[in-house]
Amino acid sequence: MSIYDEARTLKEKLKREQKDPLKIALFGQPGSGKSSIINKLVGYNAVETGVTTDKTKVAGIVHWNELLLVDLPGYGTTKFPDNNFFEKFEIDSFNLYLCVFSGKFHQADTNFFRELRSNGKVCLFVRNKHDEIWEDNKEIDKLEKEILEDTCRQTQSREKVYFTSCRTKKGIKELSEAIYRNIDEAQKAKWVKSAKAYSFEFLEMKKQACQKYVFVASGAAATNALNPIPGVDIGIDISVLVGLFASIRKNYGLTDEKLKSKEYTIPTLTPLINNVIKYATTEGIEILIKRFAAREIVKSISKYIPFVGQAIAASIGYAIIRSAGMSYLEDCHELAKRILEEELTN
Ligand SMILES: Nc1nc2c(ncn2[C@@H]2O[C@H](COP(=O)(O)OP(=O)(O)O)[C@@H](O)[C@H]2O)c(=O)[nH]1
Ligand SMILES: [Mg+2]
Repeated sequence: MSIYDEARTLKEKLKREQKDPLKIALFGQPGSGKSSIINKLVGYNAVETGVTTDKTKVAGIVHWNELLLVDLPGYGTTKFPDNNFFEKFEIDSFNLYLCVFSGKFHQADTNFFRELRSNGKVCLFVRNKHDEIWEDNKEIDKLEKEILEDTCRQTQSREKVYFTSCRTKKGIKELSEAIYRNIDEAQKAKWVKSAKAYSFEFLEMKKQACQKYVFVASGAAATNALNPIPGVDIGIDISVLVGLFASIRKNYGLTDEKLKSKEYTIPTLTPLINNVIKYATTEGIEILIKRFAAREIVKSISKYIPFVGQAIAASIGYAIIRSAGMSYLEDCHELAKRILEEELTN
């Protein structure tokens, strides 16, 4: 396979992956906190909360990075589950289900869970609004145990219950880790890239996953002479790099909105924020490429590699692009780490 064919294959692979997201469905009584949990998992206010979707009968759908989260509508109403519910939502196409409850466990939840179970689906139980669990003269451990026992009795199955609070963020990190554990190997990278990091370990996993993407995209971008960079003797498909940098930024949740708010709360982050914004543009990418090209060309000359022939030029191009991509990834990672540090101490 020529380097051009290889680049084309890589480009198609990237497109396919982005089109085929990890799909998670949340079901449970209206008001139990499905929309709020979705927002916590993606790390920004993607869906409106406090509105019962059963009125509109339209699913709240969040498409974020390589993730599709659905707040199933009409749940717990007389119309639910209607006969063609499973077909309408292509129930088989979801990778994971979360049953979210906050008050008493509901018969409708049990029915839906059984249906899922008989279809061989994996479902996690999430008891949200942990901050509201309280009873006079009863320890929280005991109350949690009662909820767990009640869930197992209703579902007639030995289940684990994840306790969360969207108010205090209790259990959100653990829920995110549980989602990771309960999806296929092929889907894990999608979760790691897309979900908000609540720990430094998760952030580190995000970096590993993004790094793979840098390598693949660098190969796809190193296709000679599509956009010759002035002063650099290599050709680069800049559009691939613009896409790559935008994805890295988004994977780390570093949206304009987020960066603006951080600029005010942590002024020392401003130089890092400026880098993340500046280098994501075509002009910024050109600056980075030129910087790494200078180093790479010096290195290859000192190794007596003749700078001739397309294959060699393309492989040098690949090294240059990869270094530029990695440097952008480092900037995003460092910024995300500093922001997480601040979030964890507050
Ligand atoms: N106290 C408390 N309130 C919550 C929590 N999660 C969500 N809520 C509130 O419960 C209401 C319903 O939440 P929402 O996410 O819209 O529920 P949905 O109908 O299941 O999507 C909203 O007013 C939320 O602010 C929580 O963990 N603790
Ligand atoms: Mg909702």
